[in-house]
Amino acid sequence: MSAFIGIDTSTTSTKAIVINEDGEILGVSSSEYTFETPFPLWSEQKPDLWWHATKESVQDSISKAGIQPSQVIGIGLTGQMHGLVILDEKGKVIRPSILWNDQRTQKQCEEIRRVIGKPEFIRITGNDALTGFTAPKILWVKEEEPENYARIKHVLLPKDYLRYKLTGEFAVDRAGGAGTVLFDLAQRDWSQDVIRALDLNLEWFPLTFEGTQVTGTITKKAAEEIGLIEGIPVFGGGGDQAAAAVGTGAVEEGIVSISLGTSGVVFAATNSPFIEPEGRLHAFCHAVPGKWHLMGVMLSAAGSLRWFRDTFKKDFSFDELVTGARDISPGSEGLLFMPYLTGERTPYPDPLARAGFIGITIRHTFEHFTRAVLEGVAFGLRDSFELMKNVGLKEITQVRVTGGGVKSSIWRQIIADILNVEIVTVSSEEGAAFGAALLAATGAGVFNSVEQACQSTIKITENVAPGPANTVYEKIYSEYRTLYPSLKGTFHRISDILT
Ligand code: XUL
Repeated sequence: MSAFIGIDTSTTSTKAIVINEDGEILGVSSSEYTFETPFPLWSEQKPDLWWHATKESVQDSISKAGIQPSQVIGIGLTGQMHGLVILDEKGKVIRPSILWNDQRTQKQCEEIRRVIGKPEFIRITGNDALTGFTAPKILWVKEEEPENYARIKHVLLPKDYLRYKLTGEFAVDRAGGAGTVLFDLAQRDWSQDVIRALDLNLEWFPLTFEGTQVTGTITKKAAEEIGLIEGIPVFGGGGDQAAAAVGTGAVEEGIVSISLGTSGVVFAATNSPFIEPEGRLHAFCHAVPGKWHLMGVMLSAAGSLRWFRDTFKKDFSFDELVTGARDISPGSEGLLFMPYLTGERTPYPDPLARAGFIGITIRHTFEHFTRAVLEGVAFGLRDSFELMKNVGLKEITQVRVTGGGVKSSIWRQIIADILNVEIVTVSSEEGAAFGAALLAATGAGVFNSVEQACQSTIKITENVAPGPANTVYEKIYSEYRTLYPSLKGTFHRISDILT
């Protein structure tokens, strides 16, 4: 029996998952770490942590799987996107990685828009310049740490630093590459125009690969350190969102995945590069060769429910909390919740957006508030759907939901009713690491394509059809959409008053 390993270098841990040729999970292990916030808005991590955690989790996952290292014939990589890793001419890390959730680069984002022009930048890269992305981070190093900038010889992403440690090769998968916003999205490769316009050095950027291509093989040194065999191929893999979409089977146009974790991600696979002209949706390459995807990111999805529970009913389980909302009628008798507890990304890229309950009357009970939170988050997800339809994604045939939030059947029904589409749950729960392992297995020839790998290994476990509540939700959604535009000025002015 042959086995494949998927490795996910996330912000809080590195997870390794071992699967067999049928896609069955044999062993999973993760090793945790933290990130540093030395100054407000900063978020950094030392790349060494990832390598150390990879060694631990790979060894442990192999021993849990009960296999011999010689049975592992391919590795797929995934991980947090957008983080900047810079190396000098000897391949040494120059400074800690600046992560995806770092917010220090507002000035550099404005510079990029000014130098290239926002519409042109979006036309080429598919995206607006946002603080989370990689390109503005490089400009920040140039302006604030010129001595570090002068030493740069290689620019990598977190997962690709691990690739370098495993194989000695400098390479990036195209899903991750597009997240640097230095890519020509349609060409699926570095944009020489953007890199030149920003006065960066083209030579720093590694070769790019599709998710199923071999990017290098495990070196003797890495094999000894990690407990694997020298020469095992390491496949492209993908950024965590694209790999997670492979892990849930969102690999064909018309299939959308929603991940309802702290944040809420709406991910649509596309056969061509769709672009939202204002850059309100992210548009990146998919980890599926020759495909792309659109993505909407809500910052507080299940995070809103957690905040609500922790703040008002700490001793309640999520089940108890949500069950109370079952008997409240759709629309919560006019109580609406705006879910912008931590600002927002899609559809309003505004760190100063704020949450709110609107329409409270004396009749409203705690249970109404709970239901309003569930509905408000679903309306937020619907916003991403609407943007996707506006840019030309004609038909959404199926929505695959994953993440802690969808364990609640009431919330699943509310989402189906508000999106007015059938939603399904799937058998795979290991997300991005599983997707990376499937990409490796496909690259090794076990499956003919990523689509076939998903069809063979991921099963639908439950379907929820939209119900009659959709009629009232359609009307309330039209009102929900007016809330942020009406209140935006207030949020900004209050922030000015208090800072
Ligand atoms: C994607 C994104 C996050 C990070 C961290 O655009 O910012 O998903 O990849 O996981």
